[in-house]
Amino acid sequence: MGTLRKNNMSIYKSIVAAIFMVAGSIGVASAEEGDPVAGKKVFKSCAACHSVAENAKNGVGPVLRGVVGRPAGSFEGYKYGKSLKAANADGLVWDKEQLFNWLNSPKDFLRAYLDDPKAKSKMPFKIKDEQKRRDVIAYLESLSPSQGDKAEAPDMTHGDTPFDTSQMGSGSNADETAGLERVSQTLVNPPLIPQHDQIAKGGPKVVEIELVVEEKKWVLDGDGTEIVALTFNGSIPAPMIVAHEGDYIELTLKNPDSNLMEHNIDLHAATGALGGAGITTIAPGEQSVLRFKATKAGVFLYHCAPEGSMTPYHVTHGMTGAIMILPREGLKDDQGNQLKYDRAYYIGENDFYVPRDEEGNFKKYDAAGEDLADWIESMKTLTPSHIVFNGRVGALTGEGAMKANVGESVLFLHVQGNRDTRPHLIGGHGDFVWETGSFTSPPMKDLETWFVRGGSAGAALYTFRQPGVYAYLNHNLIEAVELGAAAHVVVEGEWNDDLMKQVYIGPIK
Ligand code: HEC
Ligand SMILES: [Cu+2]
Repeated sequence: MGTLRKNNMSIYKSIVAAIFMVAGSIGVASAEEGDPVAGKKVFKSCAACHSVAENAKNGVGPVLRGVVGRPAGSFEGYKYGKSLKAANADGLVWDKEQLFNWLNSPKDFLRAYLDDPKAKSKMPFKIKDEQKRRDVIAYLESLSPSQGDKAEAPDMTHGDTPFDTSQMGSGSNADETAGLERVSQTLVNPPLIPQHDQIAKGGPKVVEIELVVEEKKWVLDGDGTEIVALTFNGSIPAPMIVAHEGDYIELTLKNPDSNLMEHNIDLHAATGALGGAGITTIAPGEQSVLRFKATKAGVFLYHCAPEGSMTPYHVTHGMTGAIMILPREGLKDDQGNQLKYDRAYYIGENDFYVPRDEEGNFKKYDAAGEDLADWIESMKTLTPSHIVFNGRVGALTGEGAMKANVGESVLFLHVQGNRDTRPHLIGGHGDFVWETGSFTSPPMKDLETWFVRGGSAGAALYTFRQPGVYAYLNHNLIEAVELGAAAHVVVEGEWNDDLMKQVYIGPIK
């Protein structure tokens, strides 16, 4: 098969050569040579994942200094994907032409080279423009090879941590969940949460969940500011999952072939393997199934956590959600009395860092990952362009407003994957607040504003006593009013004069 492959490659090469000869005769032959100076600029879009510094260390992708003329998949210490390793074993050495084709589409390049329609690349990036490809290759060629630096440890952020699955009992035949009832949970769009029992019925169950990653265009505000969002199940925030302490969650994560990037899931409710991120990373076209036991009661963040800069990148593109693990006997106050809710609403707060052009206008991109270099620069300013509830400015106002009636108890679940926030219900309170999200700690009582730490979720229970339109917002009022972190709750019922009355309004008497 190896020789067949090489024959294919040489036929391919002669076709490419023929095309260039034709192109040459119409006068664009000079375009075949890249310009290293222009290529240095192009490399900015690679730099989010690759380094070319002297003694560079691997990032999301391998060090590229000296890549021209180097065997493919060979830079020391980098964990290459299976297909690139196969190409290495087959003797692939990067020359300019192969890099040219690789950059057009790493996946298609590997499929053609390995003659394997299932081959995959971990590199979620491509350049369509031929001149840019030639330029960046010329730039890479102009750099002398790197020695690497084995002394330097990799960043210890989520996905960079080498996760050793050899310690896992995945080979064991014992099924911890044998004999348990299995239920499949139907996920719903936020701000609603799945149907569930507040007090568990029967023994622990296996709760089956399916999340499908969707990379899609997403409008953030009324001005049409658009990003290519990364989502679980197409919503921002990702759907709420609900189970009880002691249940097992069996989560199927799918990354359809139409996506461009790798994804995974880190659930703060789970124990081990980076919250699941260590054993769920999947390329487009793959799925992974994670099962974990819900041992802690509370409401928790879950999010995508690929590698290095990709973690904040995915999180700030919408990949955050929440999972509520209720105590089996339901919620209790600080005295141990039962607490119940008539409704629950789920507010996901997200900060976005949409890059701007020279004129200060928001830039638009066509495909997932295309904004990577710009976005990383923009997010490093720690200055969000948008801070919104449920994915866009105004998602939970007007038609989207939350509803309740006087006398009803409403549980507000609030998640923020990245930044601190301070929910406040204008004209109401938090009667019972599990600020840190933990249901095993007693709730605080009668709060005006509560604090939800970035990287967590919190819960607040309030019984409405007056009708009206309430604003539920992040009480950094600049973030609420100027950037979007505000919602409405429309409450119907009888006004209570005893609680509040307009005694007089008019000219000064
Ligand atoms: C979003 C991250 C990302 C971006 C952006 C990116 N790459 Fe990559 N690149 C990777 C990953 C991950 C791999 C490893 C692929 C594998 O193992 O399948 C890789 C591998 C490569 C390889 C193979 C290296 C080797 O040692 O075999 C080359 C060449 C390469 N990238 C060039 C580029 C260039 C040039 C750019 C910019 C035009 C770029 N990449 C942009 C993530 C990225
Ligand atoms: Cu992701």
